[in-house]
Amino acid sequence: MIEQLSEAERADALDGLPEWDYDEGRDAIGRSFSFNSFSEAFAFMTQVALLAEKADHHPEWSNVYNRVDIVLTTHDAGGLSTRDIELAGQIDDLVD
Ligand code: HBI
Repeated sequence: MIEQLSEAERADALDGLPEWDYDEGRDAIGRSFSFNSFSEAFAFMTQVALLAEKADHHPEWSNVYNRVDIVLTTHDAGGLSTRDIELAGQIDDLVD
């Protein structure tokens, strides 16, 4: 059973994810991405999809043309878990 991060664990984890916004209401993190074209946005989504499948941990996301909005939280834990932190870091590695 995946555990929800404690406040201290969460604070520590978010220090390493400065690009991500914390949603207190959902205990989730979000980041928006903007690309030069739809094709680049979709290529990014394809890479994230493969990471998600490999991690068995899936984003809540939307795409409008060249923009991709991603929210990460762990439904089974009722909030942020290490899986969200790990996937966010892998997503950052794709773009940063
Ligand atoms: N992705 N974000 C997220 N949260 C989950 O709880 C989750 C998931 N992907 C797969 C998954 N859970 C299932 O593998 C487990 O519920 C068995």
